Amino acid sequence: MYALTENAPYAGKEAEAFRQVDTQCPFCSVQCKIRLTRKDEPSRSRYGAYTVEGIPNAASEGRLCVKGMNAHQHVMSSERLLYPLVRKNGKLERASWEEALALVHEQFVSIGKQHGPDAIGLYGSGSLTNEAAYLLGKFARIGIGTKYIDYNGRFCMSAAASAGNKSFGIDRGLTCTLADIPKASCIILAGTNIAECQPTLMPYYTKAKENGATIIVIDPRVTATAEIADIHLQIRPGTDAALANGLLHVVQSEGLLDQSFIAQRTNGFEELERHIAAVDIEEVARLTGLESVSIREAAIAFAKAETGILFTARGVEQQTDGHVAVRNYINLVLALGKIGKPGCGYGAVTGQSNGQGGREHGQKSDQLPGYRSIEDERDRAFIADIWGVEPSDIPRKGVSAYEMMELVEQRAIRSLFVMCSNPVVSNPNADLVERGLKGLDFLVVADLFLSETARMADVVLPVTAYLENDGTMTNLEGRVLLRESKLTPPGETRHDWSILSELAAMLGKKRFFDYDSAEDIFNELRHASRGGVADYYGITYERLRREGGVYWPCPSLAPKSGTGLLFTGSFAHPDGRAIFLPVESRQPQEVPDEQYPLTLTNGRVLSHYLTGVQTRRSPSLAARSVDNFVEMHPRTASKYRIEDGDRVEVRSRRGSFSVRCKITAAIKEDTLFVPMHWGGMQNVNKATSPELDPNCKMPGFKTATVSIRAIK
Ligand SMILES: Nc1nc2c(c(=O)[nH]1)N[C@H]1C(S)=C(S)[C@@H](COP(=O)(O)OP(=O)(O)OC[C@H]3O[C@@H](n4cnc5c(=O)[nH]c(N)nc54)[C@H](O)[C@@H]3O)O[C@H]1N2
Ligand SMILES: Nc1nc2c(c(=O)[nH]1)N[C@H]1C(S)=C(S)[C@@H](COP(=O)(O)OP(=O)(O)OC[C@H]3O[C@@H](n4cnc5c(=O)[nH]c(N)nc54)[C@H](O)[C@@H]3O)O[C@H]1N2
Ligand code: SF4
Ligand SMILES: [Mo]
Repeated sequence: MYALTENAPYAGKEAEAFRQVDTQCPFCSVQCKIRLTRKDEPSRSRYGAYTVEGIPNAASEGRLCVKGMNAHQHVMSSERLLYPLVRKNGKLERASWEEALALVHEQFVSIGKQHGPDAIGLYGSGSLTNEAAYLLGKFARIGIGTKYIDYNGRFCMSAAASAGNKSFGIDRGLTCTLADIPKASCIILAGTNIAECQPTLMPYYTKAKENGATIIVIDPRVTATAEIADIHLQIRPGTDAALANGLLHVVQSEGLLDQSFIAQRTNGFEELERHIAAVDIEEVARLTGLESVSIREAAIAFAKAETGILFTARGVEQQTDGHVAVRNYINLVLALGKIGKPGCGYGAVTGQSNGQGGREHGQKSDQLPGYRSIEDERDRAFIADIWGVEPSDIPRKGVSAYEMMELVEQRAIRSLFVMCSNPVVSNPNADLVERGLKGLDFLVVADLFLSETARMADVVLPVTAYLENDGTMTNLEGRVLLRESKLTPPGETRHDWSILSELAAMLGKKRFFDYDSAEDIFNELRHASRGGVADYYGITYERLRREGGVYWPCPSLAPKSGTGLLFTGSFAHPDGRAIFLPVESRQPQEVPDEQYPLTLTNGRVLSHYLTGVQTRRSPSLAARSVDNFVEMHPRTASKYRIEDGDRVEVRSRRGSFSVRCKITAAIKEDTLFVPMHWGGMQNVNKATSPELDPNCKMPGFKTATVSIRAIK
């Protein structure tokens, strides 16, 4: 006997028809392949019982983590949005698609007429498929004609992406493949917590260790990842650029630089050489809060290893100097010649399911598909030709995600269309963002659930989830993967791409948005990316089905073509050389003082995902971590007379939030750590800094000074 609720997805006939589906996990950038099978036996669960298995594939090798094991639960939740909602007399009420889209159309037209198309902003996501992300970029420029589009990946990938572009001439998360990891004799993991954030990758690192590799972890906390480290540098938040200078100084003074690689493959070393010679290692130790002997030990271990890979993630990147901090770590990799050969490379560990592809095909404010530039005349002409418009029809560049929120707050942007993001929780300085969104003339949100942002909308559009929606995702290695679905969308949900096509048609642009399937869009994307840096031309759905996945750049349709290990012969700059950049050591963006004596950093826990909208609706995941918390060192806790489990108010110059205290010796004494997965009064972003990195507009999420007090 199935206990079914009629208005829930996967209840009733839909569930009965569901037997088995092969899919990909909707969460992180590994993109583990999953087989979901409905059990025949009776279940007391509303939607039946399922077995979840990993499908062997080149990235996850058949492994799944706890999030993947439970990723079907939120999709089947009775809280899924199954029909459009329109705000009437202040309340969101059920509406037909005709009514909802007619209202969006009418508002976009009238706001456009009154204030110009730039009064309408689009806000996308690295969790959209390549097809939807591509179409959102095209919809902004051609459907609406606005320059204002950006996406949540600004908060995620922008520092590493811009660093890769400047240093190598190309931005692909890993410059090597996952299979290179066990071949490395030394691995540096800087500000990346693989064990909780990409758990199914851990065996690559433990295998490397079994092969004799030295693992160096750079993190202010003793994370589950740091537990496999031979050397753990418990760095003071916001000082990675200084640490990299220290590491460079040691390898230089020990005579461990790879002079022939530097001479043959790079530019700009003379300046860097002078710069690192002048570095004072004791000063680096003071800035970073580390012992100079540990810095020396780590530098020598990495330099002397035959092969080595250095990874960074958001700990290094979500800083106001994230771009240059990454470049300085890349300086180290280049100076040691540890790139372009097996077991070597640099890797920015991408985050969202499509964190890589989402940043390549035109969702960024300054970007056109294939990583083309919206300010480059040849790129504009090329894309105009593909789209069948004049180059002058394509708007110029807009501004970054948080800057869009500032324009929203200043009412320069009057209407926002948010697709696949929860910005009121995930932006820094969340109070400003909430104020801004409240003041909008018209907010549209396309989502699976009534997220904190969707609750504020005038129109909410219900979308299909990963189980129901076809498309490609590009994993952290730059491997394009096809996720297909044979399931009927539940209720009245629609695909993101079909919503955009329909709206474009209503806006009189049907001829530019006439697609029958995600594959149709992908085929246009292939041509639009052809000859660009992120070249997908040679990748077809048919090849993806046959080969399981294809690495970009892939300019050729030949079977098995695609590039796994990059830079074996040359870098992607016109002269084939990589570029060094001398980077100044600096204090963190905010330095503790009497009023705000502690440093707040933040990040993730294993069982929750981003703003928690999905994982909180998965009973098995939600149960593992119910409320938010602040990690605090025992000595700090006793200094402030705070006990484990006490409610604590954490306050910065921007605002405050309150969470329970979790006392742990695994964190530095002067540092606090709070997960980012909760909204409302538990939202860490009420306190984070909106100051942006001038190079890439990444907010300095990871370092803010705060005060704390127990709320008794
Ligand atoms: N479980 C889970 N997995 C996820 C996600 C999730 O929400 N939950 N999100 C996905 C996404 S979108 C992303 S972007 C990735 C993020 O993956 P990560 O970047 O690995 O995750 P974070 O926890 O944000 O930060 C990593 C580490 O940086 C450390 N850190 C903080 N400040 C500094 C610093 O100044 N220097 C250094 N060196 N380290 C510092 C933190 O203590 C933390 O352990 O994870 C992806 N995977
Ligand atoms: N303090 C702090 N803040 C951070 C970070 C941090 O480390 N610290 N990390 C930043 C990073 S790296 C990231 S990536 C951002 C992410 O921040 P957000 O973009 O806010 O991420 P999510 O919580 O995943 O929101 C995605 C929303 O889309 C919905 N959704 C899921 N699938 C689909 C789909 O296919 N289509 C549509 N239309 N909707 C869908 C989900 O239900 C959810 O409401 O947060 C950033 N904010
Ligand atoms: S969350 Fe990441 S590691 Fe876990 S199953 Fe999903 S894709 Fe794999
Ligand atoms: Mo991210």
